[in-house]
Amino acid sequence: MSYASEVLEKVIRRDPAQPEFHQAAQEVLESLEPILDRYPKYRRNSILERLVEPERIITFRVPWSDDRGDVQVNRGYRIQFNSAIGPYKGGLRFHPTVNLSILKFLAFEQIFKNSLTTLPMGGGKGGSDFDPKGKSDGEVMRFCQSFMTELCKYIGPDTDVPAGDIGVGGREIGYLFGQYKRIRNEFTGVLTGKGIGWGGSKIRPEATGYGAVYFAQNMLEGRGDSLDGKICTISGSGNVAQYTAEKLLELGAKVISFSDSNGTIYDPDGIDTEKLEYVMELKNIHRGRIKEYAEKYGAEYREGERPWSIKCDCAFPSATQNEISAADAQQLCDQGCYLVAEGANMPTEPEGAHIFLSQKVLFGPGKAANAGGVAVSGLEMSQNSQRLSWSREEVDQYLKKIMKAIYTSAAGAAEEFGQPGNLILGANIAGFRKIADAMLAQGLV
Ligand code: NDP
Ligand code: 2IT
Repeated sequence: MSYASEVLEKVIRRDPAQPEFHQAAQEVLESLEPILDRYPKYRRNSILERLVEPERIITFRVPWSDDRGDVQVNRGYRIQFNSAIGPYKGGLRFHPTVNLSILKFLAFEQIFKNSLTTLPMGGGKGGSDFDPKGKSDGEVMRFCQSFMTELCKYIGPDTDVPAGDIGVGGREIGYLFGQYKRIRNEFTGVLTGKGIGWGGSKIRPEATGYGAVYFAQNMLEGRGDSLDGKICTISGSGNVAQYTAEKLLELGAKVISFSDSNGTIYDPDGIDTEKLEYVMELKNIHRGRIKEYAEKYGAEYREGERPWSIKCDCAFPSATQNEISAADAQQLCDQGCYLVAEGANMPTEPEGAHIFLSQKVLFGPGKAANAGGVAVSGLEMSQNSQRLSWSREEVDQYLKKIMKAIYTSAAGAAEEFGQPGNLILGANIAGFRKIADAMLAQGLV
């Protein structure tokens, strides 16, 4: 049995009820085999055993009072997974499905993603099973204040710097930041994704979506192709989906779908900038359902479906984990889709990813393709440390440079380890190497 399989077996035995974490760990560990074989130092020093065990997990009670005055109790978490190359860094997710398995998978992915960005950030993730849907602003604020009252003991600008993820956007970051500042009496860069007027970076809201599109551009350039005129499907209709669409439109592509947890809209005429503006207002201000788009513009609404049965050139899964099954992947390939850039974290099931690779689809795995968000978070940290704020153009140039560097290092590692074009393997190896060598240099950590 290989070293990677041995460690994976131990992971599963130790925490049998964490399927999402097993899935993420399996994908990474399997693709590390070539580098583990080449350099025995990693096995000799039990690097994998250390890598799969979080440095620290914090769980806590979050009591808050709803608009009726009734007391509600949710569970809060922060996983501080790996600090080998910088302070823990990663988002907070507020969604009823949040549990240890989901957050460990996300924090584990974040370690390698952050390493790929070229910036000094460790890996972490946190959140709560709180469901912001249908809650008033006041309820969301009271929840955020209670959550931060406990979380503030464990984070700080040089320790652990959370940001947004599903269910956590500008509104929530504002409430969380306000509470941190009140309790600690410090105005610091303890969170990223802050508002522009109070320490936020330009382009941070756009960065994940823009970055996913820049990553797709890099993959296409390798074949002398571009996004101009391409038919693109997008899943989700939140932060990542919206700014993926915005950048695709700017580059001349045609966007024909959005979705949410209730269904998909299909607009064969294309979602133009005016329709996109409507979606942004619908989702970010009215917090409505994507179905309303179909009613307004006479587009097709497919209740309970995802966009993968729609014929396209390029697909941008930007909603959540495991939203592309093997059957979806096969259907995408059969209908001529030849590029998939993962804006979401782990949206493709392992068998689906296998299909994309074997059918030579240009496949950008999440930890590479969606790293633009955390990369600009890293730039927000730099600006906060300098007490300066950079222009839109400066941040965008950095973002483009970083996405290119990620593509180059993932493609380079895939080539070096004998699987050219396999960016899953390439991203995992390139991300791992820096982390593992830092851990070796730091002794028994
Ligand atoms: P948002 O909360 O802004 O939007 C999430 C979108 O995905 C919504 O349209 C939501 O629909 C849909 N969605 C969420 N859960 C499910 C589900 N279980 N089934 C179907 N649809 C679902 O989140 P983001 O756009 O920020 O995040 C989207 C993805 O991108 C996540 O995987 C996240 O981890 C990843 N990501 C985010 C980054 C960021 O900077 N924000 C950075 C890198 C990755 P509904 O409204 O019905 O819930
Ligand atoms: O998954 C992710 O990379 C994020 N949710 C963004 C994390 C961050 O710290 O900006």
